[in-house]
Amino acid sequence: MKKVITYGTFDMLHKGHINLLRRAKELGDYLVVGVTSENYDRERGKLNVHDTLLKRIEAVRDTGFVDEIIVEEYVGQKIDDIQKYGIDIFAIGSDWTGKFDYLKEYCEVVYLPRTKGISSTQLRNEIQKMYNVGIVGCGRIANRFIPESKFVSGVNVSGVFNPHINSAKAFAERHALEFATDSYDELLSQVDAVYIASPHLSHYDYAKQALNSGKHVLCEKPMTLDPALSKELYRTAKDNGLVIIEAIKTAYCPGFTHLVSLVKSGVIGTIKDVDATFTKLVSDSDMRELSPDTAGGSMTELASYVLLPAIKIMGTEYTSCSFHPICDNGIDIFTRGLICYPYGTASFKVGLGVKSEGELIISGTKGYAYVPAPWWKTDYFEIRYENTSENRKYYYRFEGDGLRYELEHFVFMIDKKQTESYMLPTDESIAIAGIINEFRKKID
Ligand code: C2G
Repeated sequence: MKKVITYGTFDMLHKGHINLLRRAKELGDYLVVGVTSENYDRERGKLNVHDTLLKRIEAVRDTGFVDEIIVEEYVGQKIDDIQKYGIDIFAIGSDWTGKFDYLKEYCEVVYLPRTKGISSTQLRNEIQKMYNVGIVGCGRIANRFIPESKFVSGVNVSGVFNPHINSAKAFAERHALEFATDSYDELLSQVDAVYIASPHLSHYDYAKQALNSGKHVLCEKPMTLDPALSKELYRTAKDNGLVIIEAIKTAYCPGFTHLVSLVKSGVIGTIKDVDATFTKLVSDSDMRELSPDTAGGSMTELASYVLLPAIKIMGTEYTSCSFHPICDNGIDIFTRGLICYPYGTASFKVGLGVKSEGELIISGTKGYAYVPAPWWKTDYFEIRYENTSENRKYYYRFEGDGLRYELEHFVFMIDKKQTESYMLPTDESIAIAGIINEFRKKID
């Protein structure tokens, strides 16, 4: 019996896929199809798959050409499958010509003609609603956001608002946006959603006005510096069926989300401590980050990152917080903090004027997770034990600047009409604002 194998995402199954599966089946007597898992597709940079794995499997099965379906979960699996299932022929569309020649060591490799004029991308674009997004602010993060947005389907960054019209115009020109304005009302009248990337203290007003105008909001961190204000924004959004999420990029990236689920599932026992450090030296004293007038300082600038694993893993119900800041010119250039819980602790260091090792360590009763710097762009971590032979290493993709992940989640929530994020729930975002607020009250 001649066994054939082929692989694919098979998203929104179409004529091209059906032709491919028919031709693959005709090559032998038994056809095995590997359908990519959601994680694997994310890892290989396919962020916009429309159908769930189950739906894709059912669609492949319903073609009637397939004898066995397996799930493709990791790079290198093809070699394992070919040997495991005793495969004679590996078949794939001609868009991959040459790419799988390395499999010739294990079986025959056949590139089948690709059906012209049809693709999942085209079908996704046809059904994907396009959201016009307006940017508020023209700073460094706003500049990084635009190239990232190109990787997310359903998003068109159409315009920019800045109270200084010349900055807005220069930004729009640099990024070939449709319009620039110094009127926030005008921006809101032309878009479906805003990305707020203005200085911290302006976030709340811009977000509130956007929500009151029926627009979704992706707001840079810290969304606000006061938990009551964050709570109010989330409430307003929910009452109006709108999405607002805080853009702490780490919360939405695949490596970090897997790390959190893994440690919470008990692989390092009961978690007793989370320790995170993030320092970023800023030397130009004119920078917003170093000015007390714009709520600068290490905590307001960087605490959203280090508090994220603390709150996600240890929870929002802490009993007390203490802070040990080193201040200079009215801001904390470094702060060490301790958050106490009934059964554990979380500690952190943040610094704009002091440099340290940016690592994250999650300690449990059976072992610990170690994430080296820069842990906030999680692409690698280790689970370590007393018996080092049990240690395991995990690798992930972290594409570009990583802003595409939060944007992808934002669009997903708008599409699915979800007002509560499962990746950064409102109570976690509010708790982070609460700790930053406690710090600000204490050092005042
Ligand atoms: N295909 C085709 N004609 C089209 C579109 C796709 O013949 N018009 C083929 C592709 O060449 C591939 C299969 O259909 O052989 C599945 O395509 P996708 O769902 O796009 O999956 P892909 O990303 O190509 O997965 O491990 C995964 C594989 O390496 C490839």
